[in-house]
Amino acid sequence: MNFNPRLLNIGSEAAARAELERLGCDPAGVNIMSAKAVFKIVRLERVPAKAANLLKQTFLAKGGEVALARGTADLSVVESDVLICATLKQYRLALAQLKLQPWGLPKVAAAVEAALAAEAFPARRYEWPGRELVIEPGRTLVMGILNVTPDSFSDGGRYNLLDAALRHAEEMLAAGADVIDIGAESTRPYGGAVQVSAEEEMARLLPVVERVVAESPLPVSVDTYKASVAAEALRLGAHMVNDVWGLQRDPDMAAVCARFGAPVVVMHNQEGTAYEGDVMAAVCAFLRRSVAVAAEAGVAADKIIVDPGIGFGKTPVHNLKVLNRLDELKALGCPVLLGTSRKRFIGEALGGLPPGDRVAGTAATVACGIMRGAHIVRVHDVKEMARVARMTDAIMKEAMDNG
Ligand code: HH2
Repeated sequence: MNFNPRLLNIGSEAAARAELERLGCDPAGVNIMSAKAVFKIVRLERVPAKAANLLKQTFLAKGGEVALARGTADLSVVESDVLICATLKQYRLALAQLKLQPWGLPKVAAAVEAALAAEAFPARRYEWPGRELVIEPGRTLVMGILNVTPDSFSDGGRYNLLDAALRHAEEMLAAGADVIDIGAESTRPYGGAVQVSAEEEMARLLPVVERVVAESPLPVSVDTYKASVAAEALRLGAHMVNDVWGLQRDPDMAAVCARFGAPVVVMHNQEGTAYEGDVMAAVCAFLRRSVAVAAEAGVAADKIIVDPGIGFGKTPVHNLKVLNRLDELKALGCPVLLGTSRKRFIGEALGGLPPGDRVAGTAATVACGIMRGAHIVRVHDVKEMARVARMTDAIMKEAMDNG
């Protein structure tokens, strides 16, 4: 008799309930134990030392743990990052108590509570006359890339003619795309892109946007960080904005998105690849700023989609790390878009393959990204990646249906 031991991965209370029920637990027991079977670690930054000490005491009293920087206990540091390690049950008990305490603890409790609540699936339904985009559990959306740049790194400028662009949009629809992303300035994540003026970008982009909006049934997103370009494209009927500078490059961009009520993808980006600390902490902090900029300008919270910006201001190792830890973005409570398609880090991981040979590598990143919480994948190879998405969805859905 070896008891057949296994380590289970239980990430939610619903999954815990299912496992307890399979075990034949009494229904009352299921209610009591489900919150004890889910363990979560929450990381907070720069908590004032006094509050951090009380946080530790409170969680310890409930059987949890809080790790702090050395020096917090004797107040020789002013503040500390903290790592809370507890079951959902312990969170509930400790948070209820923290809300009644001094030294800013109710604020700390609210931040932790918001991060835990944000793990819920961010369902969204964007509707326009004749088209819609629905983000729902079990179905990852595919954003097909339509580049109208002469210097685009992977399409090589093949689709910069109006008719060719339209044909490409039709092919992507037939191949399973849910939304078309049209860009006219190569952002070329690894440098070397030719910057174009707003006028030049509009001259390339707008005729294609107008034609695709008129003839394709899919929603159209415009890949631009310039407010004037976005405004003109939206006026011509584009449905969404994809800003690779997360509303933080052009100060008018958020107001344009708000004025048109357009959903907007805010992507993390920075000049250079140097980070003071953890790359994922920086990505999350940047995206929180983007969400705040959007809110201040009047963009509805449910119109924001976040994107970690694979390949932008990141080394190949950063890209792998971000992909591995994509689920940390859940704490923002927004749908997540992932753009790995044919990027250089894939070519490098596979021994130096050129963009056209990165399809299988892209497939691995898409499957992994979906399993780590991506809701939309931005890809060149729509037919192949739609299949990868459907297959990964099927695997994920089985887990959802059966706990
Ligand atoms: N990547 C590129 C361009 N736009 N937008 C979002 N939201 N996320 C991305 O990862 C992203 C993006 C770069 O890829 P590509 O469009 O293929 O190249 P380019 O437009 O530079 O030719």
